[in-house]
Amino acid sequence: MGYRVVVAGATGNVGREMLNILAEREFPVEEIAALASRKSLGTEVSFGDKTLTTKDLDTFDFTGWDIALFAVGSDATKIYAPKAAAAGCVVIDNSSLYRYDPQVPLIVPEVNADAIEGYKAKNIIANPNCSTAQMVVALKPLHDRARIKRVVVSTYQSVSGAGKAGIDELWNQTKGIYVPGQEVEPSKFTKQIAFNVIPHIDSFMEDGSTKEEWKMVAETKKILDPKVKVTATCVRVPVFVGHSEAINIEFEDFLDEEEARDILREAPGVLVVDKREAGGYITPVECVGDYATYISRIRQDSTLDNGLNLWCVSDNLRKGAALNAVQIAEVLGNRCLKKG
Ligand code: 11C
Repeated sequence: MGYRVVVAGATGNVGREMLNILAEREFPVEEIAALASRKSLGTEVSFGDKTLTTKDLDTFDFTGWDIALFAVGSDATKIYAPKAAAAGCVVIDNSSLYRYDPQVPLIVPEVNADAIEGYKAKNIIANPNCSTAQMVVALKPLHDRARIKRVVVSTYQSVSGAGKAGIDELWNQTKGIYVPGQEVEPSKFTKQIAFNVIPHIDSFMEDGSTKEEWKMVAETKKILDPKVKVTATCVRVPVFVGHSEAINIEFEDFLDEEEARDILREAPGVLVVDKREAGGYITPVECVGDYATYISRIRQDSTLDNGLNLWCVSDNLRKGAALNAVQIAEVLGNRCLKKG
């Protein structure tokens, strides 16, 4: 016996990956429904070797469905997630709408799977921002060993984090640079993204940080430990898929780089690629389509008593979004909604 599963936002980058990953990981599906907004209605999407025709999210009756993976953005989530939850279907939401709600668990299974029981308050579980998810996977095993006091992170985030429009803008602008008359003005991004980097993701906050930077702080505290201090600078780079992060960590206790490497090698969800030679590290193009959070460049920070630096790369559409959502569904199925 399996679950009756809904994917809402099935025609988007993340929704398609949710369907791929449910099929790849052989999630026990009894029946699946792919939902889309009215403008994408009838679009066909793949689920393993099957083809699904999308149904209308607006009129869908969630009664009798077990789990709904939502990848529709905060505005649509606000309308449809409570409707699904009230019908008894547990929502796993990829938007930021519920992440900071104390009655909604924010889960990265490698880090805080036990918090999942909290879903019962609203029948909703939140999936974190992509840049947070990969970072906490890397931090958790190190925190367990040496207690993290402070994290300084700089991100190098791919354009797919901004959806299909972000991917299209990088592609067309790059081509346009070489073809006179076909130049593409910035539209999705605030400045030229081709052959450039932009230190601005999401809206500006009063203190001068951006919402993306704030999310990394607030979400790390909720998922990992409220005592961990985080300061972030989030930067958009001309990469299609895969977010990278340079992470500086200050610990309460001393942690030797060799021990950190051994701990990370054993950690769930992590793959260490750290040869101190040309090419002995991971770059975003190499992580596309993978599940792992890759760690490279692990080294002592000699400016701190107890400090380490590392480089962290993951597929933002997978661990940063769809994979994490499916992993949450797996934990939910195994621990809370047992079938058969
Ligand atoms: C980006 N991290 O790269 C964002 C995308 O809060 O789920 C995901 C935004 C979110 O632009």
